[in-house]
Amino acid sequence: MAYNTIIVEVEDQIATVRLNRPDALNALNAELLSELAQAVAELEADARVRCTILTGSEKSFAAGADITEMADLNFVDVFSTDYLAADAEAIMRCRKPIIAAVSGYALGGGCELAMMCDFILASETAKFGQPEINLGVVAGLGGSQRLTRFVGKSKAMEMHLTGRFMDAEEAERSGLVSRVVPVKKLMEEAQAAARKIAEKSALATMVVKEAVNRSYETTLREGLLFERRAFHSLFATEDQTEGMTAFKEKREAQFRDK
Ligand code: CO8
Repeated sequence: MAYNTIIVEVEDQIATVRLNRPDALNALNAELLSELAQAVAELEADARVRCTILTGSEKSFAAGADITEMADLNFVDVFSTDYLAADAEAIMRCRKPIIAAVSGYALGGGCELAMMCDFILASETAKFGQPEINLGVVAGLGGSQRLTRFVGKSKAMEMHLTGRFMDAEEAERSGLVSRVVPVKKLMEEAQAAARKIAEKSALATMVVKEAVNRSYETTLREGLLFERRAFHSLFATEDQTEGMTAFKEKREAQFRDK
């Protein structure tokens, strides 16, 4: 399917979704979020796809929600349409893994979009920030909640209150990103990680997502119980038998998602 604001490619079980509004540093407008939601739903249903990489350009992953579009909206406009949020939630509903490959600016809604993905791989040029305060507003796609959980209150509060950007090195040190790689190697590294994920049992990867995400939403006791039951439940799959048999036979497992 052709889109105006994103480019979607599928190759060897890996989908790449590239945000593509270069004139606006990939600012997120309603059309882009709607197309992204549609693409994610299609990739979720596409049996060829086992992992998705969400990326932008070298200069900008996404410089936030589109300020030009937002400037003329009023409360009723944003409230009645659940502006951007309803579509952004498609990322969170996706059960297949999504890696954010971030180079350049990931600001405001761009930082929030990256944080909705399962993990963030950053290039050395990545800059993260929640500068909504400079516009007289606050984060609206999870920045006040996710950034705080990822990097802690002090750093999150400073970033939200002052609007300062965090560079890639600080983002890695703070736990916001999984790794920092050279800018020219970002997609190669993201693809290598995606290929590794694609080799696994898709049943197990879905359960990993459920279990890790649960840790942000529940108590330790409930989370531990959820994890244990999730572990137990995978013993109902052929992939568990195959994975453990392959280990004993000293060969690569051939998972069949069954
Ligand atoms: N929206 C619209 N256009 C943008 C945006 C944006 N967020 N960011 C950049 N652009 C445009 C610029 O207007 C410019 O366009 P033009 O060439 O037509 O003038 C073009 O992109 C290039 O930008 P700059 O010339 O400014 O490039 P610089 O390299 O000088 O600066 C910056 C790059 C620092 C990224 C700068 O562009 C900037 O500060 N951008 C705004 C960043 C920002 O404030 N982001 C937060 C937006 S608010 C938000 O994300 C809220 C999300 C919550 C939504 C809630 C829904 C429920």
